[in-house]
Amino acid sequence: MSVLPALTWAALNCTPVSVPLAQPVRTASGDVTHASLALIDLVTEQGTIGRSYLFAYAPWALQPLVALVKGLGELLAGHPIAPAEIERALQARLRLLGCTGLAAMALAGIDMAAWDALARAAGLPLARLLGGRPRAVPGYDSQGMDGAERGGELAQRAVAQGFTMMKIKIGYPTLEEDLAAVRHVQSVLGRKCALAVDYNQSLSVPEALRRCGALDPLGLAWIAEPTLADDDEGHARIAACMHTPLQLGENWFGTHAMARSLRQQACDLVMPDAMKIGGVSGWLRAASLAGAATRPMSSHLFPELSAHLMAVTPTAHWLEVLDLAAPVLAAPLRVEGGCVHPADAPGSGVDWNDAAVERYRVR
Ligand code: SMN
Ligand code: MG
Repeated sequence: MSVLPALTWAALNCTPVSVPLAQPVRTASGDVTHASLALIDLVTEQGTIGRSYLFAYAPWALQPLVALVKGLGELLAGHPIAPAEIERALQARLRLLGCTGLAAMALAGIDMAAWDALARAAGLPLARLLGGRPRAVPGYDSQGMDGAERGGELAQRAVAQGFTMMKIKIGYPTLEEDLAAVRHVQSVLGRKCALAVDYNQSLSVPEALRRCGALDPLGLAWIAEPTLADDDEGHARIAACMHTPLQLGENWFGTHAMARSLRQQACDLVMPDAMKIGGVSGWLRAASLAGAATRPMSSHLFPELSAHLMAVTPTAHWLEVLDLAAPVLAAPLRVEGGCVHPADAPGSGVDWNDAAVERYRVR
């Protein structure tokens, strides 16, 4: 008796929603005030519906992303729900356009939904379908560029919630402001909770060398993306000048970009984004690369799906707790004692709160 019934692609729906964030995510490269999400429902002829969502980063990118998801989906009517085959077919269709940017994100969303459909049809949590076991994953409280005082308040809350790691964004106009925010937040966190920082690509290489050099003695868990994400040579120079681990990955489009960064020794730690790296299929390849390079691998956004993926990541490190989709999900992410617990139900933990979807739908 087959555990995994054969599924066939019937239709795909993609719904744009714009969810106002309780507090904007301020970064040195711009603020995110709304979660511009593309919600994907992959309907199979057998009745199973695979679900996933994509984050468009900006409201003006949402409709183009939805159009790409729908356009790629129209190519797959009647196809078997076999993620490897779907990925191969879509990458071939994207050869001339280029499988990067919004097109790569659209492909990833279809991949995520296809894997979700398989897991649901098999009656298994995604982590089990992939050969792992759903388990608690250490999560870190991911915050923005909120200034020293507000950062301290958020640090107090993170400790009270049981987190043992927190991240703040920096890249203020002056190094002194960066240092003030880091030192104050560390003073509140104390020895119970580590601190990482994220520059969101905001510094030139010379300025990054200066600022990371000043931060290096503070014992940070990592410094993420000090300069432009695709400047592997620049990041390699910065990494070589400090003991603090350099973290990269959220902007790798596919595992070729990850492999290039690793070849250049551009980072000590890796944190692929489940969407940009290529969905579940892309994540699995990235996890193998990270294992072969003995790089600890953390997640970026997409906490519901990442909780399953980290269960099958050999060098699993930290799961980022920054849940942009929570208002439109039927079940909130389960975070207890600073750990994230994947949903033990069939699939990847993504079901919609239909009333909220209607409320936040972009017309
Ligand atoms: C980030 C970027 C954009 C939106 C939210 C968060 C950030 C991260 O770079 O690392 O989470
Ligand atoms: Mg980041």
